[in-house]
Amino acid sequence: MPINAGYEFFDAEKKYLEAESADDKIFYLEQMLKLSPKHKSSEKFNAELKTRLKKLKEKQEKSQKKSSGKKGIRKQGFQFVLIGFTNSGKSALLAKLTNAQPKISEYPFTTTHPEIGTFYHEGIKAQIIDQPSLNSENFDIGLANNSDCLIYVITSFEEIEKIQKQTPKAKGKKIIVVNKADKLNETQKRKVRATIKSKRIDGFLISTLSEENIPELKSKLFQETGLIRIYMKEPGKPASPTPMVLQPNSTVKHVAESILKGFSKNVTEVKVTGPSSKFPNQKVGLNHVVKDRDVIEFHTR
Ligand SMILES: Nc1nc2c(ncn2[C@@H]2O[C@H](COP(=O)(O)OP(=O)(O)OP(=O)(O)O)[C@@H](O)[C@H]2O)c(=O)[nH]1
Ligand SMILES: [Mg+2]
Repeated sequence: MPINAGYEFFDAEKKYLEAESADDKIFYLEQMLKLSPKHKSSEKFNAELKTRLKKLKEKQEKSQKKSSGKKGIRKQGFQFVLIGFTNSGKSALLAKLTNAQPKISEYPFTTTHPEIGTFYHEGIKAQIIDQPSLNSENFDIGLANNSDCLIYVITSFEEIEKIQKQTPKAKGKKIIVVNKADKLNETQKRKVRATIKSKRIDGFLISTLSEENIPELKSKLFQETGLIRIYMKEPGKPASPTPMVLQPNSTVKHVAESILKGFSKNVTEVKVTGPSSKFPNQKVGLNHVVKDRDVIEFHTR
């Protein structure tokens, strides 16, 4: 363990040690590498981290090759599920938003089993699942019903009602993406955008090919997760650039305890600057509810 590493390093290390999936392990190991001090005495340590990362990535590649085609999905954190009719571009969208490499083709019913991808965005992550299309024998209604948010991938507005009719028990939120914008001319695009606005459809016109509105969709997905990014600050130093990620409605105590179990007992003063504070450096108690992008400074005994 390197000397002079900050809170964030230890937070990433803790999450790395607790991580169950290879994806998560790789994600936190990369964060550890970013956050570990770059001075002479930690060179050996950093080299070890890099070797570990390389091995993990190789192992993951091998297991991805072996496991593609197998069933069984464990819900991890916030889960989005892609839904739509064949050829609407679900798999192409999964490939755009995550590290997954699903089969994409112009033939109908290309996807024959659910495919998982991990969506990383500005320090947070969520699961995105690509499903075989509706009307395919492998379509899994359970996945649609249990997701936190369904992403309808459509190419015409009539599909919305059809999807709703086929998924009456889906409780999660719904986002609608009208795909293949690149096939439309400006007049057609304007019409689609006008319909989205007038029908108050929660979504966008996108294209996985030209990447139109893909960045906007990523921000929207991040907002839907409700996850909160907190930036730690040590007294007298600038805030850390890497956030700590917490569940919606977390308090200062949750932040303290996720740094180190029992840490909140040592806290003598907390200062918050950001969306949850009335003014910069507001002193708050452990029960203060934090908001996304807060900067928090702990004083300890
Ligand atoms: N022009 C255009 N083609 C697209 C776009 N997105 C996907 N496609 C094409 O549409 C076809 C179907 O894409 P897939 O991603 O396989 O569609 P899917 O919804 O996963 O289809 P199934 O697995 O059969 O349910 C492929 O030929 C893609 O290259 C897009 O934004 N623009
Ligand atoms: Mg597919």
